[in-house]
Amino acid sequence: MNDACARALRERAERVLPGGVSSPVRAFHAVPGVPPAIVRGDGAYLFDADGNRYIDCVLAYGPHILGHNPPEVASALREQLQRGVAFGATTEIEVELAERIVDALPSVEMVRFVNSGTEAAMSAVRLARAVTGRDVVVKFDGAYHGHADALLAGAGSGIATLAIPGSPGVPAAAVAATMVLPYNDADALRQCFASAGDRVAALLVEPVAGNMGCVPPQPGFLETARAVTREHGALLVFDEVMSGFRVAYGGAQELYGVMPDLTCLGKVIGGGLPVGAYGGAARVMEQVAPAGAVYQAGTLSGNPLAMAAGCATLDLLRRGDAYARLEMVGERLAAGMRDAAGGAGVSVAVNRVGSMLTPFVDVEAVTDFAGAKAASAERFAALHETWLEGGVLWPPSQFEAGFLSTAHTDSDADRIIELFAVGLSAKTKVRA
Ligand code: KE4
Repeated sequence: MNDACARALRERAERVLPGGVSSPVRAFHAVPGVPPAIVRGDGAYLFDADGNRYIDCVLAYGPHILGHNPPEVASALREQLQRGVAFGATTEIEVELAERIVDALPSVEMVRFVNSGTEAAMSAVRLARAVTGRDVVVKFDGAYHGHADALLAGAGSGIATLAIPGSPGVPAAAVAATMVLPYNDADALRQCFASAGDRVAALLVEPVAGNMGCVPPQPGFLETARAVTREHGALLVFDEVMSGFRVAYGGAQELYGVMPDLTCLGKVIGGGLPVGAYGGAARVMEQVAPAGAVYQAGTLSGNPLAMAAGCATLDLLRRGDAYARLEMVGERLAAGMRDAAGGAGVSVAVNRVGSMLTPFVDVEAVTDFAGAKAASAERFAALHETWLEGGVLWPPSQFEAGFLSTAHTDSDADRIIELFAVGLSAKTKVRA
């Protein structure tokens, strides 16, 4: 496939952007080939400067649940653009989006907008620490809650251990109060809270893990998280930046019937524009400045363009049969992958919740980060390359979830499956 423009753009970008990207995963370091030079998105498809079309399963890492550039979202943006893009003041459209979120999520009575999921998670942690007067934050190995120091914490050895810095530049002190547990391990969770529960400010969890690839919660896991946090007076924080409005209109908390104390949101609620949010019961959220003393701020928080795109997106999700469509096309794709793996005699664990899914090759099942890491990285790389050359853009990492949108058709799913079957027996051809 022609990638001359992609190569030229990468070379030019690498001179002025670290790694040639504005976010690491986009650099294709875990897969062969060159990141396409995308110029346009339309529905389920992306088009690059080399004249290639891709069925897009990245969807900007989650926001585009309706596909690229849905007409109603584009017109909402054009209307807002006429009025202006930022005022440093509360606008009606900002209140409109907050009202929609409050109506959608039973556990949320008030919400604060920020500009990213990172800001949402770091602010939720600060609020939980203020409300409880405690410092310890518990998270799960393989979960990602943005790049705030305290949350860039890798798992120390063993279970329920203090974390180790997940990046150079993160001082040990920054993660000294962060504990990391194995995801889906209810016993480890109970052990941790039995020994340290009264020191825990917040238990942060992706109710559907999406940053180790898609890993659904095991039965009882979220219920255990709810029980141990309630028992020990810690706040349960659902990081629904990815799962919010993705796995159900009311998010994973609606899907699994477990209500957190705080919820982090992002991606879908901005329709592709920069956004994040955190919310919860009024008695907790009213601790946030200026209503309360917990400081958090943002120049462009509640940006009217993002709010307009978010409202238009949520209205389309709420009114139509979006989630039925997403479930059908998601199940078609997952079932097709399983059939192809069976036909090829290859073990593949296909994890799916609604329209987020991940195939893990050469393993039977994946329920945590260790399981995800046991899958074959080489086979994933070969699969990604086959997809790319065949016109499917899948996230360039085993540890990212693939996404579908309401714009993806059955024939798109069938094309992804057809290439999946070929990719299972492929070897990587090029190293970029
Ligand atoms: P942002 O700061 O990237 O807006 O959100 C951070 C974040 C928080 N919580 C969850 C559950 C998330 O998935 C994310 C961001 N997700 C990644 C994809 N795995 C964003 C893609 C990227 O980093 O480029």
